[in-house]
Amino acid sequence: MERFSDNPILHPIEEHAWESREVFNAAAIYLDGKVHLLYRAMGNDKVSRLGYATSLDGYTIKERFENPVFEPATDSERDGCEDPRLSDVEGQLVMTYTALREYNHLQVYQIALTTIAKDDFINRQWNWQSRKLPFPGIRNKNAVIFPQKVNGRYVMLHRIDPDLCIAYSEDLTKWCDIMSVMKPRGESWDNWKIGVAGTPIKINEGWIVLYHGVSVERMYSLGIVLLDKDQPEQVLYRSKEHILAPKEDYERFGKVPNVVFSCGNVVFDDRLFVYYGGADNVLCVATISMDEVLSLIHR
Ligand code: BMA
Repeated sequence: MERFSDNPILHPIEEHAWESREVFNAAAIYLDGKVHLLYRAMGNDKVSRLGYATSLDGYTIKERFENPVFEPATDSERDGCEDPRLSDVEGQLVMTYTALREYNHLQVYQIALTTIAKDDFINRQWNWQSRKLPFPGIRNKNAVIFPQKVNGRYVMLHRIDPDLCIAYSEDLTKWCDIMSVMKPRGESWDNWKIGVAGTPIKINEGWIVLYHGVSVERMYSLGIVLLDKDQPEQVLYRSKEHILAPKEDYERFGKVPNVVFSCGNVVFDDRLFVYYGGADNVLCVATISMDEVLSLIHR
């Protein structure tokens, strides 16, 4: 992948208490001629909230809001709303994120989900609908919803450590048919745990999905897979090598060293734009042409 020469594209802002320490893992969606980013932000209180920024060319930030657009509102997410992922599913936007609650320094996290009407989102009317817990009480994170139903059902990818898993739902509330899709690979960059990165992308051959792989040395890298169009639990291709791994200083040094971690990707002008957190500190972007992606999965 090609890193943007002016990375990072977002830094913390010291004067904003809610985003004074870290701004990283962002959901990304291309709507209305621009890239919309919902990024995870932390201040001195160590609570994750979501900030909002846009870009016209995918690289340069055009606007950035002064205040968070999504914050903890329920008991189960009292200590943070982390790692958002956003999908345009048949006209409504579905956001998944990690709800965090701490008990005596024990981190209890689980997947949470909410929706917002597309027009409200575009008009910056932050009318988030009710917040649901798809798997109440289950230790789980890194969920994303496919941008289209498959065989009449919503589909979610999520991570029950250490596997990348799938689940199906008729109504976004009750989830079933939970199964493992991919496991970590021995002797590789993804040998400890794996989970989805951004929203799956539909192409003729199936679903392109970027995923994060963690090695036992705690290095977070990104790989790519192709999932079957009608049975996305079937993996048709999995990259042997990572497509992005920590290399630059802003990926190697920070709150958590050696991390490239993505929650959002968009395709426009025949390029795949991947937004990723560098060392859990800053937000970056790297791109690859769709032709190259296709030649990778045909190899
Ligand atoms: C994951 C998530 C991410 C984070 C990554 C690396 O488990 O918590 O938010 O970027 O670890 O620390």
